[in-house]
Amino acid sequence: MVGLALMPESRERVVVQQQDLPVIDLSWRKERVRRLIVRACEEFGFFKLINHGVQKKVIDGIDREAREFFSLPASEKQKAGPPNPLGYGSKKIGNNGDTGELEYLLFHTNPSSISQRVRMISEEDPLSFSSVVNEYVEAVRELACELMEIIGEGLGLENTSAFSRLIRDDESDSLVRLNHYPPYLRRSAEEEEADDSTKTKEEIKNLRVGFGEHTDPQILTILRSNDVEGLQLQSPLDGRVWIPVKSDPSAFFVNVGDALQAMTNGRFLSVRHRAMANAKRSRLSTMFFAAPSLQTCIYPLPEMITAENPQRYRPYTWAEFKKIMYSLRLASNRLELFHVD
Ligand code: GA4
Repeated sequence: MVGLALMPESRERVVVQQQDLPVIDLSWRKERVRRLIVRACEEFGFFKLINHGVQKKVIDGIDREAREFFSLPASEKQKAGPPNPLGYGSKKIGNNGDTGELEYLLFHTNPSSISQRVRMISEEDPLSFSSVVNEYVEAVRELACELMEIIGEGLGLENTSAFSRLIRDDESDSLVRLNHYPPYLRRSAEEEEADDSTKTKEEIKNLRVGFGEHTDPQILTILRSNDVEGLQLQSPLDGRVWIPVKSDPSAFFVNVGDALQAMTNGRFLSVRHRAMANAKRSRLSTMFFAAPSLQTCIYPLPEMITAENPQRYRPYTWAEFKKIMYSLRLASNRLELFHVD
């Protein structure tokens, strides 16, 4: 059950209790894993994954590099920006006026693209950063493929390897993103001087939203963060309710993207989510966005179309979807444009 309360000042409904979000242990029996992952993707479009098999040293490596990168002086970091859409970005999200209280690095996952970007930042030790990111991407891509196989089996698809091949493809358009949300109070040395109590409630509320609400356009997203909370999911039962996700640096958090909602003909939910910054501590998160190649056609799989659930989305190529997504705001409901009536 979702715990709700009415906030007296704003009359806004907020969550006061942590909802029991699905947790999947990859070491459970396969049958159970399949059944529970499918259920989680249907009900929440989200689950937490434990015993995922990705080595701690791979995770520690990217954590260390992310911390080091974000602690560089702004002038150094900016060498890898502005984001077009890849590269280093600060506050600006996309091209249509969205902003957030974060800085980030966004890379295409093919190794040459990562090392090319990294060389822009530092000529000195480009290999350490790029090999660590590549190692992480390899491990998490493998995990994403495993999840796709499990989902394919759980949905009773005939050709589950074709399903995971969408991501394994050399031409896959998958991305990796490193986000840093600085603490929203006492953000910088100058602001340290200022008294935070002079900020209005509204100002503080705006500072809290690190990355505004949106759905992910790709197939699956695999997220990991440090121990600072921030991720919130929009409740599938009540759009006014945001469910906070408890942080767990040893776990991965998986969410369904728009393309998987389209492929399952709406059976899976591409969950709306947002990330909040913390008042006092830096939040660091890493996301792998599993995408197909640009020319891949996304369409509701025949097994997902029934008399009760007729075809909901028209086929589209990933390139077509991307073009539209970059022309819209972050919070837009992009998949709605592909609905068949
Ligand atoms: C949301 C999910 C991923 O972070 C992302 C984002 C992308 C960007 O930051 O460049 C987008 C956003 C995301 C969807 C709409 C467009 C594109 C910002 C934006 C306003 C990397 C992605 O693939 O789509």
